[in-house]
Amino acid sequence: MASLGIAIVGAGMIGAVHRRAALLAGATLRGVCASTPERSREVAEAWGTRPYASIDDVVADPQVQVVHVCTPNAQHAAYARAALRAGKHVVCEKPLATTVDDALALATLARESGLVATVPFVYRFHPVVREARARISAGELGPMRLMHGSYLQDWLMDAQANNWRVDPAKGGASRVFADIGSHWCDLVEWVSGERFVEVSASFSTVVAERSKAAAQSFTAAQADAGTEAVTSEDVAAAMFRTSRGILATVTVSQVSPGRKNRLWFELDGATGSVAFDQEDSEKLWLGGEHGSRVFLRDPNAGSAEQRRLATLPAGHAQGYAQCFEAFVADTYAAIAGERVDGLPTFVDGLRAARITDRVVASAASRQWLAIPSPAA
Ligand code: 4PW
Repeated sequence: MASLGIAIVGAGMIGAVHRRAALLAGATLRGVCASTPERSREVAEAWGTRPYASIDDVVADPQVQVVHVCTPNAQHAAYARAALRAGKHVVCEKPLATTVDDALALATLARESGLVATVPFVYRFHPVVREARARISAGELGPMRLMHGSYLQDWLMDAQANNWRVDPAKGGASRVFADIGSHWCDLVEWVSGERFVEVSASFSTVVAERSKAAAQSFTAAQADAGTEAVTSEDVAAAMFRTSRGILATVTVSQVSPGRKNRLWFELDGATGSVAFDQEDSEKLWLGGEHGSRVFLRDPNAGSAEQRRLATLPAGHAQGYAQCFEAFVADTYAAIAGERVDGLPTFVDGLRAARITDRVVASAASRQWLAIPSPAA
């Protein structure tokens, strides 16, 4: 197949991750569009590609077949929509949109267009996560009884730390839950095959004021810019009930010292359990009443999908980067017409938007709320 032409919109940390994965998957980077035309020129020079002045220029480029949307959350919907309308395949960062209506419109547009439209719920691509899913769907754990876990980070623990995600105008009504709690829900629903149908959630903002300077960029002029009140949540706790009546709990935080990217889940069935830790992602704990053991990622062991994604020999650690690379490679394989298992699409982005919307509403109302589950 000829190399796919791609454009990257948004050139922060995650834009660079997309670029690397796209190049490794054989794509040709046609250009980059950053937050301002000046920044686009700067990044384009560093990346050896052309700068775009705006999203309109990106979608007008006939050499671009895939647009990667890596901007702050509030721009996702408009940019993904523009790309789909121009006939481009789209990889859009999560959250797909900051409202359910926008996410629904995008999922509908993607379906009607026949284009490939994916959302990087990349933790699905850890080989041992695939192993957990295969074992559960083969009935190895027996009926599910309890699901629990957390997703903890610490990069916003200090009042000096700030970011566009903290500002609801740029990040949306939820911060920590939309940003990382959404990953946990996607992963646990996908691995377990369970479906959350109601939620009771609570939010907490533990750093009341943050430095304004850090919310923008570190320049001398902004160094004494003062502080601003924080309204988005630093911490979220949520309890879910699934359609089969199973209870699930998750704790989400960006203020937990020492936890960098610690997504952890344990799924307890009637006869066995599995547990996974994203910071120790070569291992899957298999719990049993009369003995527990650890399954190690291995290209020569376990389920077919585990073997497919275990691209390095055992003992040669794989992690986050390989997940991202596998996600992008599978997106491009889908564009080439291949059937790939477990590719997270705009339908999954819509699902995350629906869950987040109800989590926010439950936290505000202090009530259990139903999570609607219609097909996109
Ligand atoms: O999607 C998530 C992000 O927004 C991530 O996987 C990790 O946490 C890395 O950045 C944030």
